[in-house]
Amino acid sequence: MAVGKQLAVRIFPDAETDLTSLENGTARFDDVQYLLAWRYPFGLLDALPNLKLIISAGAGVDHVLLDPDLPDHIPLVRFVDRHLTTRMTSYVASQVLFHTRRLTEVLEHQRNAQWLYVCDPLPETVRVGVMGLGELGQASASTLVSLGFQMRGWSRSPKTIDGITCFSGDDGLVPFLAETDILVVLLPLTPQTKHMLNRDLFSQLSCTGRSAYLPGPVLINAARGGLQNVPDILTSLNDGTLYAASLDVFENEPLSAEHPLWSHPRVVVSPHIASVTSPHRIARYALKQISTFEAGGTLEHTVDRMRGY
Ligand code: NDP
Ligand code: OXD
Repeated sequence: MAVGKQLAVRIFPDAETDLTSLENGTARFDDVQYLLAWRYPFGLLDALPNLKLIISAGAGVDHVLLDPDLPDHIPLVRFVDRHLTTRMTSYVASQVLFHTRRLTEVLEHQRNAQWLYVCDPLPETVRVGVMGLGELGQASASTLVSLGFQMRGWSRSPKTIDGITCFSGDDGLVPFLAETDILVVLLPLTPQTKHMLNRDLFSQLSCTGRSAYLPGPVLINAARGGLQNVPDILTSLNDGTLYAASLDVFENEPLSAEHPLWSHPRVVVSPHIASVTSPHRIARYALKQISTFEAGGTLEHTVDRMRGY
């Protein structure tokens, strides 16, 4: 997500003060009632005694929920937006198509000036499993249905969704993985999901994904780096447990320049850009939430702190 610290907007009662005026001392921390922020520095909330509402500039709120100063009584809303969803569906579709068309191999052949055929599977023979059937997971799965892929999905609570075979909860995980050739991850990072993308999980992915047309299972993580165990991903790629991966997120961002993932021939690394928050959309969204709050209405997309998302 690209709304960095320099673009984060703090909205004040007069709606004119921004981070710059806070930093140069022309505004006071006590004035702040509403905070619109993305990965703000811990300690900030302690300096805002009159805060009434926190609006996350991202869909994921794992960072906010880890803040030791987060007061219990202040509502937290997350960003849900049509453009954010469209960007994510296009990222997911692009990566699924990239790997099913085996473009890592095609590009490698191009670099070597080799005129070599690479067979690709028909979408209807490939099963794509989406972990997380929320705003972004459901929309991405629906787009893949329209591209002809066989869709599977996994969520915490049971669901019935047209065109998607749904699994849920701990009991549903093993059968879901057994029917998944390409794993798309759109889960929130919570204590339950942390580091769940590990070797044990990869080894349960479908074996029918291994054919001359799709040599093995593929991992696409567009959610959070904290969900994945990177050494396990590398081992699994190197011994064929995974054929390829697209990773948009990392536990430590930016990914260090010497990290082996950058140069792995079957890995697509992107700098947390699967779906970028647009400044004008988040500003409009924040103002709408604040107006609702001021009018005593019900906020949208309030985070359930017990669930962690
Ligand atoms: P939602 O809250 O709408 O959906 C979360 C989904 O995950 C739900 O289906 C939920 O199940 C499921 N889930 C949560 N915990 C578990 C669990 N323990 N077991 C099984 N399923 C679980 O989130 P969004 O779709 O809006 O966003 C998903 C994530 O994508 C965000 O949290 C963020 O981290 C990431 N993101 C990344 C971006 C990027 O640029 N890379 C951009 C935007 C978001 P249930 O339906 O039962 O509640
Ligand atoms: C988000 C993100 O959570 O961009 O919105 O990662």
